[in-house]
Amino acid sequence: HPPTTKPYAVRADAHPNPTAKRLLKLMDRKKSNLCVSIDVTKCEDALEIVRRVAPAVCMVKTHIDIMEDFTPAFTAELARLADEHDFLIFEDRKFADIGNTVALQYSSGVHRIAEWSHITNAHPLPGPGIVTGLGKVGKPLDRALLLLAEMSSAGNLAVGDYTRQAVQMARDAGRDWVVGFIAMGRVDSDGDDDFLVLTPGVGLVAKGDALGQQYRTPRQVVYDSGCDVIIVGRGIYGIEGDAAAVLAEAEKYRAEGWKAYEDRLIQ
Ligand code: 5FU
Repeated sequence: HPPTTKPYAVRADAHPNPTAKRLLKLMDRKKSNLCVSIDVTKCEDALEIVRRVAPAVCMVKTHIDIMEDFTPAFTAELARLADEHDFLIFEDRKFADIGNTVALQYSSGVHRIAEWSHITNAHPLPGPGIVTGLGKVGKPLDRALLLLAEMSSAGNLAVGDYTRQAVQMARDAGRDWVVGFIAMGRVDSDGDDDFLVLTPGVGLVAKGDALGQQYRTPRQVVYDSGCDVIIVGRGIYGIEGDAAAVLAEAEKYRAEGWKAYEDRLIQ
């Protein structure tokens, strides 16, 4: 039985990682497989978007290094909102260095990512040391790691053998730490392990941007490709209109993503 045919709540019960378990449970509770990607550079603008979309999301994704006026008060408020509105925080850091360095980048510096981010991600490019290095910091905090097995951008090199070896690296590390992938489809379908697949490059209207981004619809991603979480950025916060329109747009994506999930369960 591939994970795509099982309800999120059932998958939660069997998951060895506390953060993945929490995510799957709250997805079921909020009927949401939507992660909103907040790519704006002012803390107050970011928080305003988060406050708007909070009821509709299972997760909020950050790029903390783009914030121009970062202070620890920003991540503290983000963490407070996550508790209040029942969502997780995913720092899309895409670590890509040797184990010793990524452990420092994850724990230290200005941003102290491990302190507030429930989930982060890494490129498998440097080899398994990156997974072990991040695990030294994240495992004791019950955090979760994703590996980038594929990307959404045109011409990216994460294909074929690279993708297969990313999946193998996750299997070797164990699902108690590496809980899944950034990928465009069910890259784990050659096994019966239940990884989470989180997928960026999702839009209902635009087909792409001027810099190589490629969009598919929530239905293509969740129903056709069997992914678990849709990641949407500009499709939601980039629309014209007032703040209420942002929640309406998020709600549209939530509904589409959830319908696609329910439909695939009864295939
Ligand atoms: F790993 C990836 C990827 O392959 N494609 C992506 O687009 C990550 N992303 C991120 O998802 C990217 O850094 C943005 O933060 C977000 C997509 O934003 P958009 O506005 O929906 O295009």
